[in-house]
Amino acid sequence: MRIEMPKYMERVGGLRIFGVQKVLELTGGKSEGPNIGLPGIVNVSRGDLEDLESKMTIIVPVKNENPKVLEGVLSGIPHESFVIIVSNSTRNTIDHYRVEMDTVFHYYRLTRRPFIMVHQRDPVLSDALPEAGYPYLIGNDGLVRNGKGEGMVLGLLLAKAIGREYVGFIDSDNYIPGAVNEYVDIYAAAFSMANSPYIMVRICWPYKTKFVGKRFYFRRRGRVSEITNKYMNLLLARVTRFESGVIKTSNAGEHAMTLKLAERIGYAGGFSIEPYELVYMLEEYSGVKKPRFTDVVKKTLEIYQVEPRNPHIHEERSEEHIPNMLKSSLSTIYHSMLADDELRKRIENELIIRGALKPGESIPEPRRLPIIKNVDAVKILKLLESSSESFIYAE
Ligand SMILES: Nc1nc2c(ncn2[C@@H]2O[C@H](COP(=O)(O)OP(=O)(O)O)[C@@H](O)[C@H]2O)c(=O)[nH]1
Ligand SMILES: [Mg+2]
Repeated sequence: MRIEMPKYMERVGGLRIFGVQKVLELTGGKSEGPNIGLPGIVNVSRGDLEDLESKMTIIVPVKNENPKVLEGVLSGIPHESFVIIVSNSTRNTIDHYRVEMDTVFHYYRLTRRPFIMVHQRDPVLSDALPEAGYPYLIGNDGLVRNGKGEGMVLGLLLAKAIGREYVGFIDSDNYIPGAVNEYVDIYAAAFSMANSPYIMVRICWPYKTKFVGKRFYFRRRGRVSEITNKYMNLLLARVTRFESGVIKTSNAGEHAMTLKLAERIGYAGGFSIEPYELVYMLEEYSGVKKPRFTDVVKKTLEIYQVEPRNPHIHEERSEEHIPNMLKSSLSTIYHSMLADDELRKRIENELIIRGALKPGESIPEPRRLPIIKNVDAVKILKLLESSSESFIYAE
């Protein structure tokens, strides 16, 4: 994969936030030849990408997606990567989770690729999580809470138990397997160019692709992302005192980290998780306070943002999904210790204008989920293996 080196970088305390980089060629060819050493460009060989991908776990959150689309997503994930599917699909008269299990298991018979699959609301987790030292995902009904963030953190705990060096996320509603494949290559390419054990790479969709009339229409990013990025950059400016537009991936569902970093940041429930990761890193590692893990600041935490070539075509949600998502996203910035009254007021107004908040109504806090560093993740895996009905571990 041939890819631009970042042209721009914001250095904030222990963070290096790189400006968006573009993929130049999906397959960059052999490194030898006239192109070698072009300034500002790197070519990561197929072999290097594959090496990194064999050290990667890919977590796929699922909720009532079309099983054919899910199978397409799996087909795009490189064979060597270990897949963890965390599903919150409904199990009523029609047991959607059972359909997913059949689909994935049938696919496994044909491809023999290692995977884990679990239902987010599995009752075994009600005991397993507190016993392992992480009760925070459990809700009032005694089961793991509904929510994308909760599913992703559960996936991270299992990835920690598996112990591979890198961990990434891929949404299960992506219609283009080639895009999925490119995202994982991008994760690997960014890891190969980084200089720290603490790395995050976030996919920056250049467009949201829609079908309008008889044609595709490429709209510059999603509505929620544009707005969240604006306020995330203003939050960053509260630290640096210089406004910038460097952050372009506040809502990136597709992102990856070293496991070492994944263990050292906090998360949030529902759709707050992706922007909250950034908020957490700004609060913890930008130098405004003494971080809990000083090694991260010493070695620096690198955040890459990469623009892929494939269009992003995913499931269209209902219209009310948008204001809810916006509220979950902006609440992470609104309730940040870095936000001041002026920023809070602007966020409130934005939410009111967008119909996501009534005047006078308060903005709920994101459901914060603590770091997973000291959790006995292997215990969770063992308890699931021994007594769960929804759990599959195929090696
Ligand atoms: N495990 C799990 N996955 C979820 C949940 N809610 C949504 N997802 C999945 O998360 C991904 C992103 O959700 P989506 O509604 O498409 O949000 P958007 O793409 O950010 O607008 C999809 O793959 C969903 O199937 C949940 O409660 N639990
Ligand atoms: Mg989606």
